[in-house]
Amino acid sequence: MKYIDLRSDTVTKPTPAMRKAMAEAEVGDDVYGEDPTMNELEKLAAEMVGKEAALFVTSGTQGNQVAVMTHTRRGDEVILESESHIYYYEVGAMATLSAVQARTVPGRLGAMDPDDVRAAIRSENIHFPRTSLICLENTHNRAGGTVLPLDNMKEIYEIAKRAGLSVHLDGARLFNAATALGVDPKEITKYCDSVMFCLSKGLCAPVGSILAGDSAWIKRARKNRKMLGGGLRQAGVLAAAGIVALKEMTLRLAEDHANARLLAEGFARIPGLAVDMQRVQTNMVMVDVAGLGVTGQQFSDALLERGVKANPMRPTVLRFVTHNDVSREDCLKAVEIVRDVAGRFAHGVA
Ligand code: TLP
Repeated sequence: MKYIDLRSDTVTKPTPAMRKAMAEAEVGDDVYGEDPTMNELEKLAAEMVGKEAALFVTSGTQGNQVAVMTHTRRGDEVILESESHIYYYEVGAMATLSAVQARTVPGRLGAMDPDDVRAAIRSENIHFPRTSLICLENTHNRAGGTVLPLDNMKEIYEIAKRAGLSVHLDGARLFNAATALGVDPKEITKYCDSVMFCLSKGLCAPVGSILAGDSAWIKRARKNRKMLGGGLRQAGVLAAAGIVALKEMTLRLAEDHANARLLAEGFARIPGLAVDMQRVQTNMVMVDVAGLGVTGQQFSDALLERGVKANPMRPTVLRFVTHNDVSREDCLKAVEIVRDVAGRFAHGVA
């Protein structure tokens, strides 16, 4: 069976242009700084997000965790949104690797209220940990791929600067945010000291993410990456795909957003399903199947049998993610399959 795979944009395969660039890439030992293709990627990436320097990391998780490690000292406290990826999905790494603790602040559509952030910053007191870092996530995954408004980021960044704190942006899907806002990514990254973004999600590279910041900070991050086993050797084969990702694949994300809207509008018309349309801002759609009296897992299992893959994200909510490897036709077909499966559950015949 040919599946329509809407589990995540992480499932994308490298494009033919990437395969060619990878095969032809000039390489060297990147730990010695001698991989010309990697040097080119890191320079291009830094320029695109308006930072002095950039570092290739093996994954988004590694990039975020190197960032936390480089911004903090043991025993510090980090402020993050309660459902942020760094807190929710990174295997407790910030506690394990950096020995810091999380102070979570609930968000609205992924955005923390600046007043709540201000209130969460610790004052000087012998009992308190030191707050050293605020993490933001744009687009916000568990909120449904929502975009943080620029004025929200700006306000939190200014609060951080006044308090002497750093701001790290988990921009795994930074280019989706920039596309949705219709701005250059630099308009987003000017409100953070460091940013991580993924080459391997909607941008289709097979492996890798970028961490960017100022030069002295990236030098320290490079050493932390080495400590975590992320110093790579002839990594130019991966960087070559990353260059294609940045030059070509950042330009087509509006197509994924249009397909997500198509899915959302289709799902919203199906009895028993609920779609919160204000969350449909980029390439994700969250669908609540509670109205059918089933769990997200049961619905996901039934879809799989019919050739559609989607992940349950909450007990009754499934996430559908559009990307380069699903077409508009695939999305139209997925809506029909979802309609059929929902109808079967509604009539108790699934
Ligand atoms: N997200 C994955 C899963 O881990 C949930 C997905 O399928 O969406 N930040 C954000 C906002 C992310 O969504 C992800 C991946 C990461 C960081 C981590 O990236 P990787 O998977 O490269 O470590």
